[in-house]
Amino acid sequence: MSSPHVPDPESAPDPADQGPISPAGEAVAARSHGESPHVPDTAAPTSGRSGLLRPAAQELAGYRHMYSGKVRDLYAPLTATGDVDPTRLLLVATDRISAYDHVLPTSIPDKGRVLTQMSLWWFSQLADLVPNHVVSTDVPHEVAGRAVLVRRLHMFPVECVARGYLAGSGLLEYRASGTVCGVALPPGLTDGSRLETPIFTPATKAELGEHDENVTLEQVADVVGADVAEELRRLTLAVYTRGEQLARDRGILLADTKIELGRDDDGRIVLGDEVLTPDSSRFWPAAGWAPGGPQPSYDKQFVRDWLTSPASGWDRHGDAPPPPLPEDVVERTRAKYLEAYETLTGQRLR
Ligand code: PZK
Repeated sequence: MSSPHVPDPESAPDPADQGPISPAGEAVAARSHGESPHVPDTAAPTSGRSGLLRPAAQELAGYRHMYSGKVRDLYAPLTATGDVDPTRLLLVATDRISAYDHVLPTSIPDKGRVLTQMSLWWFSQLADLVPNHVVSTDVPHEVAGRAVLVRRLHMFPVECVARGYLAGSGLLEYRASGTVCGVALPPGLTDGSRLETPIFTPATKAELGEHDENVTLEQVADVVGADVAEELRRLTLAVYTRGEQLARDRGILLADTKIELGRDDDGRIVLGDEVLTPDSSRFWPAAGWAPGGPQPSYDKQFVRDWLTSPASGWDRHGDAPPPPLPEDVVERTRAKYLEAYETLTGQRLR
């Protein structure tokens, strides 16, 4: 997988994988969650960073398309009078998959449903720790099972990350300074090491297309105030700790996770976005955990292995877009997503 000096380039929370892009697929400033999305859906399709035309997001009657991330789309519902309902958003998970900072030209069937249903399951598991933004799963038939109607929140301009294992940007910062986001760690840790205690490692959105930038708790406090910063830390660690324990009991290591928190109109801090999915967290098979090098990804390893093998003919450091995935790689990857869902929840995907 990754070369040793580059952070694992597509496992969240490090990559700029979820940042909004324009309706046409062109990168657009993420506006760092400080306000609600408002970019109009007017641009024509253009080349994305891969150089491929990315199709405009699906039209949904009764909704206005607002953003597309690499693998998700964001809509606003319209009221009976045709205006945007300012209180709601529709989050749609597509079957798109990214690897090595590219959206692949091949989708993984059921990935959007798996991630949506997994996130919903986690929201209910976490409901005693933090309220969430979910309103309804009654969504247009085109996106059934892979979309959620949510309350629009005032998002904090901070990526709330918790880490229980060292990888990605956390590993890089540790190697350079012995700290991660200003938190001192003991000497002797290596790629994949388990941390004695999980740590809060917040990040802020860098420029568009760039990866998030690790910051200290103090820097978060400068933006949101010390009390709120401490509350974001507490909630992030509570979510991670609950998720990590449950997943570990089921043979899945949750190395880290990124959550997004916002405030509702009553001033309550609410958990938004998707939660504890393989796109927002590093999932590792517990059985394969071996600190000292990059850990295999639970969900994307077949994709990475094929893309970096001679069979793909692709250079991940070059300018060319990635090639289509072979059918067996698609099917084995689909099976991993389904397996993750079923292993964690104990339920079949319906
Ligand atoms: C919000 N995103 C990320 C998600 C994308 C981008 N409840 C909320 N209230 C206000 N804003 C957001 C949310 C949520 N969740 C989430 N950006 C803004 C995102 C899906 C697709 F393109």
